Amino acid sequence: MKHTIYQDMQAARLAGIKKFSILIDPDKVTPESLLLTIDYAVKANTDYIFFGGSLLVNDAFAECIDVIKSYCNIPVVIFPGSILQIDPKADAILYLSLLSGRNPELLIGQQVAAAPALRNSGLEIISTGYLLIDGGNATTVSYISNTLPIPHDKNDIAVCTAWAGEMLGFKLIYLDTGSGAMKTVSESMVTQVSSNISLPLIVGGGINTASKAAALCEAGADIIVVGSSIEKEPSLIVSMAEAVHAVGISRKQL
Ligand code: 1GP
Repeated sequence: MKHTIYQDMQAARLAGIKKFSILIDPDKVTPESLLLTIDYAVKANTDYIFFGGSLLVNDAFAECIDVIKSYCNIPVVIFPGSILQIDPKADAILYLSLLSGRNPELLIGQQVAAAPALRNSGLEIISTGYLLIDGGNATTVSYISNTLPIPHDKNDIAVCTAWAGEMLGFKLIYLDTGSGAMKTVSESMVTQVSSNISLPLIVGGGINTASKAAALCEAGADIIVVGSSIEKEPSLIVSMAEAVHAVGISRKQL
């Protein structure tokens, strides 16, 4: 089994280096916007391309991965909304369990159904404890997952859930208010979760400015994921990546 991408994430956390990932949802891109996004992602030294969505309305999943892989070398990490979202042409997959919810299908059911295809896929499998945090509005992920998010100000619940994830053997913790959320995860929640676990911490949902991305890194996020705002304005990729990478550099100089 491959571990390259995860090793890179772990090493970065240990070294205080911050990583920037864009999220590409195959339902939300056109051929033109996909190429423009890839172009900005390359210029910005984007670390990862997370790829997937809560729904698959169009039949563009495999084709988008082909396009991304033929235009750049940025690792493609599937961020799956369902077991239909597996493609061996990607580099890795976040093997997600929705730890904040109490829906058995998303805690273990889908994972069992996906296991045989994943075993044979050749993908790097990165088990990820996924925590959905209330971001002020109902997002597709909260509706589709049929779960209650962790309340925005309940840092203690987030910490205990992340601890459980770490002790159960997950390799990453992902704090997410969901795509297009009104609010990001709070900086105080990020700080508390990050300082209480030793796993790389991904933070996403509602991040729409470079300063918010940087502030979440300062708070303890290791990897920032941005989708909706760069769908609207792909050039934001450059300023956001720069802001995220600068946090790691300034910390090293301290
Ligand atoms: C959602 O974390 C991702 O799962 C990204 O969220 O689309 O709001 O940037 P946005």
